[in-house]
Amino acid sequence: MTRPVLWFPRRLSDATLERAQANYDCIINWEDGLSTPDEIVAMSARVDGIVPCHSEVFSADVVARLGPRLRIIANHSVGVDHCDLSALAARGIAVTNTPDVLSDATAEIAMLLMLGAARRAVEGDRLVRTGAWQVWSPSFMVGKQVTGARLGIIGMGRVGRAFAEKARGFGMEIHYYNRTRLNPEQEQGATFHDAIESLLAVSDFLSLHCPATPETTGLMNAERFSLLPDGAVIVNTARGALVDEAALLAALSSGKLSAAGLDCFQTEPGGNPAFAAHENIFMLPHIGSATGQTRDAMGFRALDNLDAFFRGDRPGDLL
Ligand code: 8YV
Repeated sequence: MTRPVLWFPRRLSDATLERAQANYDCIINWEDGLSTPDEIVAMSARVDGIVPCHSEVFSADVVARLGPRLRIIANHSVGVDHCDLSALAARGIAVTNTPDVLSDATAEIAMLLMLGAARRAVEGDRLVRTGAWQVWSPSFMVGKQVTGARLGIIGMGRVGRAFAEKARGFGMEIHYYNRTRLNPEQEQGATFHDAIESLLAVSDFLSLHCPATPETTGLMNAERFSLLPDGAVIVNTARGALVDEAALLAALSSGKLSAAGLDCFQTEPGGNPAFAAHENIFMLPHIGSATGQTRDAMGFRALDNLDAFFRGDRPGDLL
């Protein structure tokens, strides 16, 4: 029996690629560079499945030009905002993602960003590293404490709940906004808000965990920043599109926000060069799920979905 042919446009973990090659004919981009839309289209004519990351964009234009052989896009990501789902559905191409397995790793990065932003990690590191640390006083580098503070979470899905669980360990009071209220077992005592505006009013710390969709693009704009308590800290490990970056800079410059912790940016890779001058922005280059264990789990989850699909079963993470 001929084996399905898969294209890996990025170099996934060794364990993932080893398992993939045992069961499929694989075309692997060992160099790991980005593919242009034309390259994605050209490759789609040669394969039955593609295993992309969020870095490969399947816009309506790309989808319209995909080859007839392609049957499934098995994403190595939980977010699927890089895929035009309705265009893919219209073409009859199956799409899967990798939920659950990256929730803890992403929540850990959210915690790192929250603490680093609150306790001025960028500034402190720079002072020690450059030899500019000349004084110490009780009023030196005073930050914001998370213990006992109110944490607002927008999007109480798997990652939001994993972050809430970790934040509870820090003694934070959890509030959340979600499209639907969670059941008490999932809520774990968190306070539900049926409007983002009421959540913002009580969010000493605010963390974004919702997907990027046309509805959530620019969710955090100037008006919404103004509703936060003075000196609030915002954390974004979800998608850059959720934040109006000019409004964020204005809120940081005015002191409305005391700090931000960002793993996601409107422009990736690269980020926003205007952020560099602000030491109260603690930044990481979209590495929320970048642990060895999680990368393997994401790759295996994508392969589980492919195995089910090519067996003729419904993949567990079919969208
Ligand atoms: C991944 C992510 O690293 O899964 C997602 O949606 O944003 C990241 O954690 C990336 O998408 C890998 O493809």
